[in-house]
Amino acid sequence: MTATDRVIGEVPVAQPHNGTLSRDGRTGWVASQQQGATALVRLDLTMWKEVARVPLDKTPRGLELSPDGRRVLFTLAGVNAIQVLDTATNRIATQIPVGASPHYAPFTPDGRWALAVVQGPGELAILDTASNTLAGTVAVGKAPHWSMSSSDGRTAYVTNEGSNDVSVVDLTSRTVMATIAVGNAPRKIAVQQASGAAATPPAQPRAAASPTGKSKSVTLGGVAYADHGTKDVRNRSKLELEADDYYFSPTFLRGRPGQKLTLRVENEASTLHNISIPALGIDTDIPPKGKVQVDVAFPASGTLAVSCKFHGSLGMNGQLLTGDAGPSGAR
Ligand SMILES: [Cu+2]
Repeated sequence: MTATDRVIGEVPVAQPHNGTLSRDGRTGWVASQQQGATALVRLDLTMWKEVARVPLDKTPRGLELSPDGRRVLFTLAGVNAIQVLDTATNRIATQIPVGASPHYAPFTPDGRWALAVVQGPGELAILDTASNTLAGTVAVGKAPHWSMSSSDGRTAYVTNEGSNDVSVVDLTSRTVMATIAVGNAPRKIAVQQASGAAATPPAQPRAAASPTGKSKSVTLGGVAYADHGTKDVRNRSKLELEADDYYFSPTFLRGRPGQKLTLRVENEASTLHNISIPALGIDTDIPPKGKVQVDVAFPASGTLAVSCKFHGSLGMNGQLLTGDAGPSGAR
């Protein structure tokens, strides 16, 4: 029990591999890899006993119960398809072909999609759970091992065991927004779910080590800034601003009340970035290795928030400061 950090029950399962729980915590499914008796095992966690067993002729790998509890998506070693088990009948209803060696296919929180990591080609396969079809693929790193959706279902985090990084995938555009280097051979990843009704911004992956790199990270009003310095621009009409993984440099710009400034923003990275200043109606994408120009105006007083809308949660934020205003927590 996570409230008390105590073991409150046990059920024997031979060679248990991965498991999955129903949202109400009453039902568990475990992949049993015992040689000669490979199976998915259904557990009743109110009575602490095995209540069903689905024998398999191959070894089960990652599995996940759908949010509505009606099916389990799982993989079998040596089978290039995602297995769809109907929990009403405890039988495999269908399978969804994907590339070689799929490992795990968790659902988005709304159950609409499943996010299968496919180790052979290094892909995230997006499955349409309404039609049990492959809806699209996104190339990620080498030998992807695990994936997890943000709580709003818009972003997937994929651990790439073979390339030592985490791919951050935008599920709307089905593109990789960022690749975050981590330690050796990352395997599982958990996403801390955002709490409260307004579940934004998306939760961040715990496996992501120091996403802001070498810069100093400062947090103001709950927002992280990869701080690459403050620049006084009061005597300028133009400024070159650098966008990179994952910061703006300089980060804070100090201007005069109402001052107009043209920002030439250069993206040094091979990642799509963006500059957004909501108060000025600015929301401009900056292509990889590309340049954009945006005209800004400093406020009469105080500060204005600047961010990359894709990577604000990784610290890619800045501010326009008027006069003597210091960087502020107010956004
Ligand atoms: Cu960005």
